[in-house]
Amino acid sequence: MPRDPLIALRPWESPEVTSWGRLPMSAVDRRDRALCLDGQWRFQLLPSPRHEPGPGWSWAGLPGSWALHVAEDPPRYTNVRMPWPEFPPEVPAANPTGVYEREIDIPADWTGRRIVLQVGAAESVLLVHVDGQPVGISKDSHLAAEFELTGLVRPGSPATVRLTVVKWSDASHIEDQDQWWLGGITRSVLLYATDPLYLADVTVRTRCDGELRVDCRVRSAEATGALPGGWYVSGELDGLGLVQDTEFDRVSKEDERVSDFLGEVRLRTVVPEVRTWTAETPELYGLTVRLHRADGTVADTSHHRIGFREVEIRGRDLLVNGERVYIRGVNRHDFHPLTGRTVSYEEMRADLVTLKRFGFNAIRTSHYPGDPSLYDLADELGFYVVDEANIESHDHAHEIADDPRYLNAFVDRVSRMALRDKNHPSVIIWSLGNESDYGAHHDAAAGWLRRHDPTRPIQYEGAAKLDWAATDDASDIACPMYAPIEDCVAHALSGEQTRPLIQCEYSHAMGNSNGTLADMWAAIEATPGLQGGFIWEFWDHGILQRVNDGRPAGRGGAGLYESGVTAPGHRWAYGGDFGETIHDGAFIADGVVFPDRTPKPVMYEHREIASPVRLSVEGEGSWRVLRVHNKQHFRDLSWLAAEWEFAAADGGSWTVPAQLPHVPPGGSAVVDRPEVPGGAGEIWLTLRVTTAADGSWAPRGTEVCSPQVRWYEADEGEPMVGSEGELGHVPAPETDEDGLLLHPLLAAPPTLSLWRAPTDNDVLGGMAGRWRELGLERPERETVSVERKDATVRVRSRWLTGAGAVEHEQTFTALVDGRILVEETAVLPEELTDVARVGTVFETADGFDRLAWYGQGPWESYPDRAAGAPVGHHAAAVDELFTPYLRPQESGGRHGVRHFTLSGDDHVLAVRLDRPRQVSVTRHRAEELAATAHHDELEPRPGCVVHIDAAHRGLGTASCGPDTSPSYLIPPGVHRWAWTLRAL
Ligand code: IPT
Repeated sequence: MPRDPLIALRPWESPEVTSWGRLPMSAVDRRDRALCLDGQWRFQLLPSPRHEPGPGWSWAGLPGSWALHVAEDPPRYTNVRMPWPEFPPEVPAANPTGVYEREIDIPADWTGRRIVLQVGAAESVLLVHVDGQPVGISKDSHLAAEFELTGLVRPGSPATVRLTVVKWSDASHIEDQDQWWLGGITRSVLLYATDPLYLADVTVRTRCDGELRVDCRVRSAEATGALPGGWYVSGELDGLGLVQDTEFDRVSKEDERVSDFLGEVRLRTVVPEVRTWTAETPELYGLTVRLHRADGTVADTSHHRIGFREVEIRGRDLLVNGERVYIRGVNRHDFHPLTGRTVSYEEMRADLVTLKRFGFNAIRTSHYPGDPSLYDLADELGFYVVDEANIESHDHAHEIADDPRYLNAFVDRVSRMALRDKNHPSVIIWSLGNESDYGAHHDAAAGWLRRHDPTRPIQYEGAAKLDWAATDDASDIACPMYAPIEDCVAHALSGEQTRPLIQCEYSHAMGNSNGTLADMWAAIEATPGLQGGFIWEFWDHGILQRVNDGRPAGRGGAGLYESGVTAPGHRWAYGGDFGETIHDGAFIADGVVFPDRTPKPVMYEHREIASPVRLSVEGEGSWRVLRVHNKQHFRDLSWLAAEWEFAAADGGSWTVPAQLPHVPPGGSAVVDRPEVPGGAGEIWLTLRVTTAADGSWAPRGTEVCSPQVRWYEADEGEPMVGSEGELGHVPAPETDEDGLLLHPLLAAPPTLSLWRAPTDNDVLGGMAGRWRELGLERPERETVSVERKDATVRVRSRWLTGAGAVEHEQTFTALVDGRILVEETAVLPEELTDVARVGTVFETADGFDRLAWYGQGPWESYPDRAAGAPVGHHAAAVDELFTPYLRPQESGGRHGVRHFTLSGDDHVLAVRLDRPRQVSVTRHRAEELAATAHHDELEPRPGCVVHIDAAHRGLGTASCGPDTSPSYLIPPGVHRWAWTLRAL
């Protein structure tokens, strides 16, 4: 039996042991007065906690995850299943254990003070020794653990601190979140000292009428624990003094709640004309609480940035400051492609700034509490936070939810989170965790919360999922995941709704995804009872990996990526890339941003859907007027500036200044419309809205949204050939004997395409498998006939699929102006009910590298993800059109394209379409994308692969959740399209 009592206890297989020697959690934050022990520590990785450290130390930087720098224990990714078979609370015998050690100098002037060590976060069991003495144990990989070192260390002398981190434990079974398994100490290690008389906790309560209540808990570290006489507490809020609540003192005395050991004081004030806190108006006040000794000197101080706001559920509405707000949320994990779960303040700030700029107003801290700074930033920048406890027992959910050995762990994790974060105005909801079934432990944790913090609602998906309308479970909110929007609407209309319905996860952002997001929001905004949800998720958790040796690049990888793309010799690793045999592949790459935080196209879609300003046209003909709507809950439009932009199909685009009207929150006003020239076909009017002044999350001039209306319609389906004269006597275009067009600038002739490189949704939703079975990837083509007549060649072909033949007809006509008119028809058999696309694909000769188009853009858009890409004249390098989703798949499409020009040094290819169509121009054939697992395996072609689709299937979100809606599926039957090609 090992001599060390911390090891002898085997705490890694004892769920009852959540901590030993750990100090109670509190909201008093001493980070600003602490010594930071981050940096290089001696390190060794043991095969199990029962091994003794040997003489061979290496170095490790803290905070950090060892999987990112130690070859013996690389990152592993599993979603639901555990990476090993042991049943809770057991763990494998092979249990990587990191030992971190260093000397610290205890400042000489700490004599007589209380000395505390804080370890920010350790995965998953932390054992602390100082100078060989056992100090404490802690579990919960995402909350800090504090240990008192007073008496163990001597001010003025060095001490050796050893932090032993055991990777696998009983706690791993309740930390089974969908993310990499890493191991390490992922947040800062700090050392601080306080006076023996100290503020043990401060609890702030605010109201929208300016009422402030501050409860202070005072303790003494003297041996007897008794408080010295005469101490008192004072407080001030931005210069406004708080007063001690003597009524509270009197009642406490009367109820015999006062003893020599418990110092409890309540301070109060009322702030006149208070500026309330909301995510739109994150108004903060500075609160300072001081603990004084009898002589008036200050023994301890606690600073807080607080906000005045109230959360309440009234009926089926979640209200912030009395207003029913929309929750435009995202799920955020701690993630960084170089440092794993260690995320610096600057990186966290950049995450939140990005979210603000793309219209998000809420964060669920999936699936564990974030770093303390995250909440400071959410308070400051303005986010509603669902603060989630670190509990996910996914693989063994049912067994654990009622296993009494785990009861303590559930309550411990939930209560410590609330004790730490209770004073943040941003935190509006507590979450009991994720995917852990529903058992008595949840009720226990909810009971603790309801008593301790009656000011915030509680949510837990697992409790509410069986019956959204129940009123007696642990969740105050029905917070399903990936529920079809029709089900949500039906529930809201059923008359049965008892509580708010806010999806804790929806619109799974894996690969090229988030189809129908705009339709979902249209339904949410149209349906009382629906308030939004949290997109899954913010990051793609791709770890930057060196291809040559398969190692994570680690901190040395800074600068080896840009705009979502890795430098040569590197790639974004996902599950399986570090040699794991049990893993869940690219399911880890399901964020709205790339691993380097480059926004994916869905971010622009979201920005538009969440836009504070909307535009509508009212009336008919020359009586038409424009109306501007303020969709915010608390602000007017004075923080915004705008200009009008016109885009004419054939007339270019131009801008004129705009004046935003004064519109109260939720209101609208008719605006003076700019002079719109008519007559030249289709004209679109866009209101380009930007920030009017520098703000906390955007400099002046940052784009906020671009609501757009069509002012003049095009004649849809207008004939491709205007005057008879264009059909003069010219020789018909050249084809080979199979009727395939021969053209000097085309490397591959235009043929029929029914397939796309499967997206993650196509694969996991089962569509890709069906397409493969039907042979849609490369159906056999049979030429039926080739007929030449005057300027025209008519080619009939038949494409054999597992669901019958697709009849395809192409008519090539030479026009006198040099264009080739291509008219196509495809007839899909009745059995072919769900293809990826029906359209034309061709390849250009080498040397084309720029695309200019009139249609939706500038970013990628698809039929069911096209609300955020305004119609206009756009241009980009061909290489930039492609979106490098981590696993190569269909990407780079542009919706609603009317005409485009591909140009290179020597040539121009100009294409006009009969009506707005889905177009893509990339360097990759669909089958090449489908055959590769990472981008470094792709060889860009020197020419371009061009798709013009008569119809393109929606993207949906079937990798986890609903597929696209039926209106975005491609029906069997007749599809017709036409286009002209001009080569210059
Ligand atoms: C759900 C999880 O809560 C989340 O962590 C993530 O795994 C997400 O799905 C998919 O990426 S659970 C799923 C089984 C519905």
